[in-house]
Amino acid sequence: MHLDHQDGFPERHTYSAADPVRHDGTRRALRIGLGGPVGTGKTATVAALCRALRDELSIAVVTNDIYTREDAEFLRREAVLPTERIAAVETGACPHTAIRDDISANLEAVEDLEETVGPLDLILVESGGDNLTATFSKGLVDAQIFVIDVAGGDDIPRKGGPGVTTADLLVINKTDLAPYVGVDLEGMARDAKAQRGELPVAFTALKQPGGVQPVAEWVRAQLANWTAAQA
Ligand SMILES: Nc1nc2c(ncn2[C@@H]2O[C@H](COP(=O)(O)OP(=O)(O)O)[C@@H](O)[C@H]2O)c(=O)[nH]1
Ligand SMILES: [Mg+2]
Repeated sequence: MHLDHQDGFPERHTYSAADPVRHDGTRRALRIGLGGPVGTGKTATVAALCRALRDELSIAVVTNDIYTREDAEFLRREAVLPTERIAAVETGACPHTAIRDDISANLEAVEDLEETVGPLDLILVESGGDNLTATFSKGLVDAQIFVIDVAGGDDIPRKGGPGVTTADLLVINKTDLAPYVGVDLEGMARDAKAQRGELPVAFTALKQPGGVQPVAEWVRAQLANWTAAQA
C-alpha cells in the first residue's frame, strides 16, 4: 500500500474527454502528457521539444513536482521558453493523483496558460516522476508519452504496465548509455513491440544534437491530426 494512501484512497472524480474547443468556440491547444519513472528524461524531453518546435509552434509547459517547483525552475533557467509560458503544479502527494484522479489543479494551470499567453498550439504537461503505472486522465491530455530509459534495465518493456503498454508513444531514452549498462537495444525493441503491437516506440539519446527528432516528428504528426479533426 502506498504510504500516502494511508487515510483511504483519494477522492475520485470522473472527467470525460476534454472539450476540444475554447469558450469562444476556437480550437484549443493540443495537450500532450509526459509520464514515467523519476530520472528517465521527462524534463529533458520537454526542454528538447521546446527548443526543436518553438520557432514553428506557440508552446506552453505545465510541470508537476511533488514538493518543489524544480522542473519548472530548470526549464526557466535553461530559457527553453519565456518564463510566463512555464507553469508549475505542486502535487503534494502521489504524482499520479494530480494527472489522473483529481486533475483540477492541472486543468486550471492549462486554462490559465491559454488565457494569459494564448492562443497556443501545444501544451506539454510533465507528470511528477512515478512508477510504471502512472497514466493521464483523458480529461487532461489528448495524448500521452511514456518515458523510460535504458539505465533502468532492459527488462522494463517486458514487465509492461499501463504506461509501457498503452501510452500513445513510448520513449526509450539514454541509448548512449546502453554499452555501459550492458543493455541490448534490439531486445528492448522486440519486448516493446510484443507489449504494444502497432503503437509507436522512439529510441532517443537526448544529450546528442537532434536526439529528440523522433519525438518532435511524432508531436508534429499528432498536431496535424488534431488540427485536421477540428477543421
Ligand atoms: N546520458 C544521458 N543522460 C540523460 C539523457 N536524457 C536525460 N539525461 C539526464 O538524466 C537526468 C534526469 O533527467 P530528467 O529530464 O531530469 O528526468 P525526469 O525526472 O524524468 O524529468 C539528468 O541528469 C539528465 O541530464 C540521455 O539521453 N542520456
Ligand atoms: Mg522531471
